[in-house]
Amino acid sequence: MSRAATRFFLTRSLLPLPLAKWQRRRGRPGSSIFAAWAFAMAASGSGGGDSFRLSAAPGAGVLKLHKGDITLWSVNGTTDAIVNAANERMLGGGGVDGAIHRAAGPELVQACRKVPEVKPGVRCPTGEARITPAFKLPVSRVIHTVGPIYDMEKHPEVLLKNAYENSLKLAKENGIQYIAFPAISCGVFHYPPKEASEIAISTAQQFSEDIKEVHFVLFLDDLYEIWRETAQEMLSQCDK
Ligand code: AR6
Repeated sequence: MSRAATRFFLTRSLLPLPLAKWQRRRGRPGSSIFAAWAFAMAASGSGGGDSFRLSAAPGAGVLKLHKGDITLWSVNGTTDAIVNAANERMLGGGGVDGAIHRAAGPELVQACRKVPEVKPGVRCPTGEARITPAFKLPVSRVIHTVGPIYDMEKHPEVLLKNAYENSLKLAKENGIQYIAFPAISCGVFHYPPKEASEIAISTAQQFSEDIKEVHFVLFLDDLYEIWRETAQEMLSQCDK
């Protein structure tokens, strides 16, 4: 099992409350008790997921799929980042954006306020990405991107691809080796998940030589199954 697979990964519903509080206050992952427990959970299947090579080239990066809450994901707290499905103002919102801001603490919105506006009320135009520290989250950085509202755009597929591509470029420029995405635009922005999964995975493939592991953390079971089906269709030949 890879190092990343031994890391903590659970939905909150599987996590007893006192341990969740302890885990959230502990700062960075790394205690031996924590590592042992995380390993046991991952090995038992509770924290597992599906894993695929992103290309057939030797040393190519890996794609990993998980069910759960992205705010609990981490690899090492130094070269890892989670991606936020934000809005153009970058000052928080609902869905995964709200969860990330709650878990990171109020310093995150303060850091977001410092990101310069490119026009009034817009810090991150749709399809672009910005990076901040992660504060109380167990990863080193948060990459904020804005996916398209599916019904509002003429070419939502271009903007969704840009959101993934610009997040991965920013990760690469900042020495991030492990990155986790939610299903950008698949919540209140109503992007059809099958099409979104094809864009997400094909864009991750472009970075197979730049990023060690690209993770997708899917909150909903049906999205997890869609991402798994797409990964099997697009990547199973890479393992041969
Ligand atoms: N971990 C992983 N995935 C999650 C989590 C979580 N904790 N919580 C929700 N999801 P959405 P969008 C999933 O609506 O469609 C915000 O208000 C969720 O089930 O969060 O890009 C922003 O401020 C869904 O599959 O993002 C924007 O205004 C996926 O994350 C707007 O929503 C994305 O759902 C962005 O809309």
